[in-house]
Amino acid sequence: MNERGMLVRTERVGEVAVLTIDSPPVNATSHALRSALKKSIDEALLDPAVKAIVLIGAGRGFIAGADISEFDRPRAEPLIPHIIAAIEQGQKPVIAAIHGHALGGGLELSMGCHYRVATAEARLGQPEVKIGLIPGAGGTQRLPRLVGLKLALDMIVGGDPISAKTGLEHGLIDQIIAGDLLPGAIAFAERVMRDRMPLKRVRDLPPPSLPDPDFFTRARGDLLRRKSALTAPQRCIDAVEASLLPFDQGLKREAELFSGIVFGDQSRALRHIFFAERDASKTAAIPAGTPTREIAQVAVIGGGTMGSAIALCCADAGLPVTLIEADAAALDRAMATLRRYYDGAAKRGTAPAEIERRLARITGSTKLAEIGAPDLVIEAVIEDLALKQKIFAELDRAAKPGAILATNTSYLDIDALASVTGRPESVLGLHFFSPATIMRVMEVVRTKKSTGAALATGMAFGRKIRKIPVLVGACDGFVGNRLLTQRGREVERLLAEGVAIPAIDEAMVAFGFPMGPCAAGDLAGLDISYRARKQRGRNLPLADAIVDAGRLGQKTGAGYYRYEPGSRAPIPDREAQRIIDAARGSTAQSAVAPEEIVARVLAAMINEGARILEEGIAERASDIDVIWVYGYGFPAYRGGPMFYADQVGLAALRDRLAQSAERFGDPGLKPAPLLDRLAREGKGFREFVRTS
Ligand code: T1G
Repeated sequence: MNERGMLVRTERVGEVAVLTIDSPPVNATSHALRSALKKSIDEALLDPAVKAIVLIGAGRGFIAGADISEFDRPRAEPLIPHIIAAIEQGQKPVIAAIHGHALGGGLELSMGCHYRVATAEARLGQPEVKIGLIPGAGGTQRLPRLVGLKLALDMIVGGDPISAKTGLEHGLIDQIIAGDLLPGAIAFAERVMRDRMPLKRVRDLPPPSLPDPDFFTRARGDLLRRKSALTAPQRCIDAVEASLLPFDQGLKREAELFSGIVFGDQSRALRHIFFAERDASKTAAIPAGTPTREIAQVAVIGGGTMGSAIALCCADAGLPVTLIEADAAALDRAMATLRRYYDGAAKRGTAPAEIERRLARITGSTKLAEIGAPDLVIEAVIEDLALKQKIFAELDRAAKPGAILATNTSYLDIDALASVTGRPESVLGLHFFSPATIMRVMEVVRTKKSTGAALATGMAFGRKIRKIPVLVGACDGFVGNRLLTQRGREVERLLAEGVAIPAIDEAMVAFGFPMGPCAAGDLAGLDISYRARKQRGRNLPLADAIVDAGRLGQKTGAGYYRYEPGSRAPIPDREAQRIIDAARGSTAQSAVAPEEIVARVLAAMINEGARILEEGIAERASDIDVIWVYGYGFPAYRGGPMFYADQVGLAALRDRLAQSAERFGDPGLKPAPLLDRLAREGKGFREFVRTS
């Protein structure tokens, strides 16, 4: 938007009208922008001095699509199809000049133009499926006509963008402009006029040819095999299949399919997560403009599962990292882990030269004194407070003034670590989720003394290594693991009632988790949560019994399930059930409906989420959603535990919890005051705003 608040600027260059779309941050087509664009195009089409029109975006890119925040409201005209209709009914060539991203409605608008030119770095995509939608402005009809069914289906069902080069090769782009885009686009428009090139309307192209009669059956089969519970990918296939019809029939079919899912729960949930992910980095605890310290070099203490993975995240993000282990043997094991990871990356197609570059960024050492001058040190040794305090005291001496000291602990008292240093203001938690090279979220834990600058630096570091950093307060288990603890307690109650292990996991998988809580425990290693419980003097008699029997999960070939050597596939195991029955003193089995299992487990977690909000450990409910979706596999199409709670309704949840608290005599299940208050006010967690 320029100084005059105009979303679209029109300038004339000779006989070409240049319409610059300027609606930061990403030129999303809000109603205001659509109205301004339609008006500018209508005026240019009517202006006798104008012989051709160039559409170009200001800022980061062309257009990032429709304004996602408007989908919860009734759609206001003009819509993108109205703008396209004006272009298609016009008698002047309209050229889309694309740089950065042309996504969703942005790409669709460009396909409504007669020609598309782009810079080499432009990215072109239909990512609607990622927010539970399908392209709704003709993309499912025009894209197949331009690039063919195979690429169109891949782009629309997968949602990932293609390069300008691929676009050119497949006829989506007419020319790649070397150098400045605008003069190149104007020159292209002048060539169209000079050479009387046709007004190529994509809608006039013949329907795409079917690669083979089973093309769509196979595509649907692939989706079924992925057991995806997602609706949008299926609807995408339906819509693209309609491109075999005459254009307007296909367009009508697309509109029906779009209206059928735009107000659906899955898309609402995925749109919630889209914004929650971005809101997470805006926190009142760090005033805007707080300076961050530059992180150019990192050191990681401890090369175990987490430490080595954190070092890999740094190296993959271009950061030099020193990995320090206690002794040479441990260091060798850590370096072997790194090499195995990059062998896998090579198999997945990462170029050998790139792997060499990344490996070269990692230095191993066994001497803390050789830590060098990292700007950030991340301690990731075993969960032993005394050991961590000893390391923090040494780090405080070895690290340069101003360096930030962070810990990857998942529950220990970080203030106790800060207290043994002379720089408590520069101590914080950076809690990664396992496997750290894959899990996208990171809890940035503020201590009593962490400064805004230290926290801002922790958040910036998280974004630099391509994580979603979420700021949380220090407490036992922070945010994610506090809900995990409540999940474990409810699983324990279900097992105690005689509900079978697989029944619990199957119910949670049917709800959308990639694996159930028991199998997830086996994957992570049951000894880790066991030790954490014991350090806090907590017992879960049935879970403890499994561990006491030496069943630590996949790493010992048995936990809640048994595992064939070399396999990660959980096999139900009567021996595990026998141990549990012995510990609970009964063999009576009881069947609880899968929905009831899910409802009980989630209610306990959500209640803890409410306490976390009350205590200010999380700033907003959507932060909890982001942590559980990207840290624990909570299905994104359910929006996360707190969003889901609002869908279920807080009054129903409160009543369920009150009954459970009564039934199990567990005060921990008593509805949290915040949940109770919001339920009484008929509100949801989305309306919860921290006041102090
Ligand atoms: N609508 C509204 N806001 C958007 C937006 C959008 N489409 N895209 C980005 N933003 C905001 C975002 O919330 C953030 O705000 C800021 O822009 C920067 O984004 C009819 C139905 C373009 C690749 O799905 O993938 O078209 O936090 O932090 O990392 O068929 O944003 O600063 O206040 O992500 O550089 C389809 C979504 C819509 C693309 C840039 N389009 N956007 O990434 O920045 S549906 C999409 C992105 C549609 C039609 C259909 C990315 C990006 P704030 P950012 P980034």
